[in-house]
Amino acid sequence: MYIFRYREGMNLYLAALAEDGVAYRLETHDLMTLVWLARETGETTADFVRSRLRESLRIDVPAHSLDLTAPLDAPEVWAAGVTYQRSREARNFEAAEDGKVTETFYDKVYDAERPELFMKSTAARTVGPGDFVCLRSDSAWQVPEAELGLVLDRMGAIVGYTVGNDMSCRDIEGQNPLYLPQAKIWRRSCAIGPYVRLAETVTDPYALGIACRIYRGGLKVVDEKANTSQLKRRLDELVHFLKRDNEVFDGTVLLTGTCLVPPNQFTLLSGDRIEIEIEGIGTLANTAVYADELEHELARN
Ligand code: DO4
Ligand code: MG
Repeated sequence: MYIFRYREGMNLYLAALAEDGVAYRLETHDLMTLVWLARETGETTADFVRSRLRESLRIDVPAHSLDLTAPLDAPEVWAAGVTYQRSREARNFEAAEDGKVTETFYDKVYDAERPELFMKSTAARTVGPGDFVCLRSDSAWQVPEAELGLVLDRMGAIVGYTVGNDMSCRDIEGQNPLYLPQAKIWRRSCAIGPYVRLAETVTDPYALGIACRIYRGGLKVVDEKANTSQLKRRLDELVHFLKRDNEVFDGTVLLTGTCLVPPNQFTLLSGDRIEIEIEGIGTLANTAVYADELEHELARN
């Protein structure tokens, strides 16, 4: 069972994509309200939605053909880093001085008890499917990071899973790790969606194929695949550290780190189309534009 949002005219609707592939418009307008309403009845969110589908408006077109938006306004998006061997290798490569890859703090954090967690985005900087993601004008080495996203409630319980893109500047982070916030956070540097698959309907989040494809002028220039089975940490371990002495807000998204990095010579360019697919969770597609061209591009579309 998937929950998503779509725009129709001036309205934004919450909807469910049921097991039979049919989408239904829901009475409730946001995911976290739905989750708490379900809890009041003692049902799981999926059962709560299922038992009300007959009274819900059936949407007679496929969900993917609707004007889909981010599935929720996540008040904060956090991200975990160096949770896969592939990410560890890529970070070591970008931090290498004079091409010499040595042991770094990335190796240490990969094995440490405490994971790397960082603030990735706020609601205003996070976009949904089909929206533009932005490139920084002061970076010459930018990549998308395909990540499984956990949607959390205010107690830190995993309510569902979504697809996330942790846009990153490899040159800025490689220059100095203290530049991490600038390598990670800027206008539209994070995308999530299009669906939240309710946690109770996912059998094994450690067995999901992840793919990242990038198209330039219609040609596929990146095609990478991996699997969440390669994750070094447990999901509840990441959530545990996020919650420690912290306030977690309803609808917070925690990205769980990337297992896919494009080849080292690759950088994103304006106009590139990024597709991130997580098996059983969804496909998130966005086009990249330079932040200083955004207004122009928005006016053209
Ligand atoms: O250490 C910097 C960021 C790592 C990251 O974003 C990832 O591993 O996904
Ligand atoms: Mg990342």
